[in-house]
Amino acid sequence: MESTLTARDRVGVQDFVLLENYTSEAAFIENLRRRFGENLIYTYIGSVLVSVNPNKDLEIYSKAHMERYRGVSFYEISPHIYAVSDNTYRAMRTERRDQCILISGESGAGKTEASKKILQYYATTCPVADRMSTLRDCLLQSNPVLEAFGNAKTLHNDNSSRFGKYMDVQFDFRGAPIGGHILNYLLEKSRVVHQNHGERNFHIFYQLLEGGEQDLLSKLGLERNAQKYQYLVKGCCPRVSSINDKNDWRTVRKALTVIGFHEDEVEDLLNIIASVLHLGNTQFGEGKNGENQITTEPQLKYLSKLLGVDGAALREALTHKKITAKGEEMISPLSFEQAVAARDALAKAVYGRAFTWLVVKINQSLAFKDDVYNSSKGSSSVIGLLDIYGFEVFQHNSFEQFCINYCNEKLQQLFIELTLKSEQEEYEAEGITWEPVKYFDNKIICDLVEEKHKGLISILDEECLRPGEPSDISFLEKLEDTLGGHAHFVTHKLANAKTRKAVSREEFKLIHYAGEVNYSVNGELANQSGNSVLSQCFHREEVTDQKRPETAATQFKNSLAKLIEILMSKDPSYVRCIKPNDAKQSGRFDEALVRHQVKYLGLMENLRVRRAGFAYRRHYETFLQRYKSLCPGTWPNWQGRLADGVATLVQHLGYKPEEYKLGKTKIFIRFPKTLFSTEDSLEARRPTSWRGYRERAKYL
Ligand code: AD9
Ligand code: MG
Repeated sequence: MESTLTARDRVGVQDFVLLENYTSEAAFIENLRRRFGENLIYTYIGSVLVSVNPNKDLEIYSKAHMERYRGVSFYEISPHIYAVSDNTYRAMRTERRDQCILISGESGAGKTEASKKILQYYATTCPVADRMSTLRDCLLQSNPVLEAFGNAKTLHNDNSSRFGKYMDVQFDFRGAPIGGHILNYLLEKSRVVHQNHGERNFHIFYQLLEGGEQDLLSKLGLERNAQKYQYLVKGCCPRVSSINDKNDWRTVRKALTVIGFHEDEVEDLLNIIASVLHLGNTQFGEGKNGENQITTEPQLKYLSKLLGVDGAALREALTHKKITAKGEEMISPLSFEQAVAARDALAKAVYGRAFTWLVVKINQSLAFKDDVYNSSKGSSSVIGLLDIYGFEVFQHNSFEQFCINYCNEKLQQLFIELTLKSEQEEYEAEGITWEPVKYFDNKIICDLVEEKHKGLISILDEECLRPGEPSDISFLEKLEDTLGGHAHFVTHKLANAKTRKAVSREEFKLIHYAGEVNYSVNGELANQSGNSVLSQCFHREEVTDQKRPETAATQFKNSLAKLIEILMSKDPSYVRCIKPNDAKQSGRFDEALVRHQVKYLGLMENLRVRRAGFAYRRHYETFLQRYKSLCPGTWPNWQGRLADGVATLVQHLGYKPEEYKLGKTKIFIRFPKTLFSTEDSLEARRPTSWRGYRERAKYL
């Protein structure tokens, strides 16, 4: 039977627009499944790349592969992340417009891997500007460093990004990279002090303990055994089979040097990492007079040495709080629980600041240096890469999951707006009429979160800043008052008898575009407001830079709004990542799981929009170049207007009027089979040694 199967039957189509039954979700998934079975993890929807995580190394990322994609059009070669990288690069160069590549998908779907492959492609294939060879290394080496400090093993992904990252790569007029800049978004700091079962703290802690030289560990007062540290044992998972902490340590140490960190800077950084571990082991107990005091003196000593702060001040800060009443400052002791909370808050803040500092340093080394490179800034263009934490649902979801999922909601909205908009604009520009497609617009959920005065974040702000005794429960009640009745918001009280069990009394449920998530309100207000220990340890103006401090949620909302603005100012390309199973296994394609992602990513709508009028479109020149040999009138060269040449060609090929339309610069072909038959005619004439033959077999 095998021999009668065409290549198309076996490996599916490389662009979903070529599916005969393009409205069928089953056909869509079957196409993905077949290709996945053949290790063909990439498929297009027009120019959008769909990528299915193989969870194993494929031999498709070599330098030779990169070369194959240079300067080649999408449809000439099998789909690849390199094709997207190359097309984006060429668009930047030929159109002189800033570009961005938006990579989305849920946790563990392959976003970070995709972004690294894109960066490697540029680092390998782009020309190198004079005196800029170190930039390439800095760009590449920023990844292991940021991953060590910002990634961790979660239940969804052994190398899960716990911060959002947007990276600009700046190119000069010759297309050589000359600079870079990273914007980081909300690090999941709660992980520093607590991990869910089966999860770990940030990689760097384990790397340091496993790989750090004995001298170094002694200096930091650390033991090699991760089990000794309270902040590392919460998830009961110090080792992960897919991770080699010792090797990773070496990589990170080298990378820090390449990026240009001085030895004393590395020392400072490691002092902070070690002090977080000592903070975690700092215990409190009752003193002689019943007061709460620190019972672990060695930790205190190390902390004071490593952080360079006075021991007595630190002791005071960890066991007392300063309150200002009637203009007078008063010191009052903290209860045991308050002291533990203050200690954890300090650990999170210290780690968070170290991370921010790290990004600042990396940015300094990536910065475009005018004096070194003699080129005018005006002639450079930028490609932005967005790799942000994916949508995720845990058993317990807190404020950080709320931010992560809200961020994904915003990006989905951007995708919907831009893909639909650009499609519509293309038809308009070409003078072609088309039928609009219905789709689910998740703006309603974004509004629910961010609308002024009545959105969730506004309500959180109000509760935090209101005088009196705001509590988690009063916050929940306020949410119920304002948002009750909204189709995407549910609480225990608002739920009906059937669904009530699914939401506890201390949670609210949001029905996101990608699924339902229960968020706990426990401790939410405490997390949002300024912390007394922090303001004692840091300068007050650093903690609250305005009279009316912004809550963490508002800060995040504002930074997201800025990000969207940046993305909107560039021409976007999309990579939509899909996770084939929840077990991080290779070769397993869980249809139900994939179907769910195809649904919420809006891929069927994306395809329908792409097909609403015409499945395929080509610039006249490209079309003529490829098929001119099929028509004596256009062979070997057409001399007249390109549009007339294409008209002559398609008449000769017998295209019926309903099968195609001629726009201003492009031919639009309605059905895939029209293009197939033309490709088949071409195939019949080509010698089998033709360079693209094997690629094309996959394509058809
Ligand atoms: V999260 O939202 O940061 O938790 P990502 O970034 O979407 O998530 P990531 O890129 O980290 O997921 O991929 C998860 C794992 O899948 C990687 O560590 C690899 O082991 C595996 N993976 C992903 N893409 C590829 C690939 N193209 N080839 C081989 C891959 N393995
Ligand atoms: Mg990631």
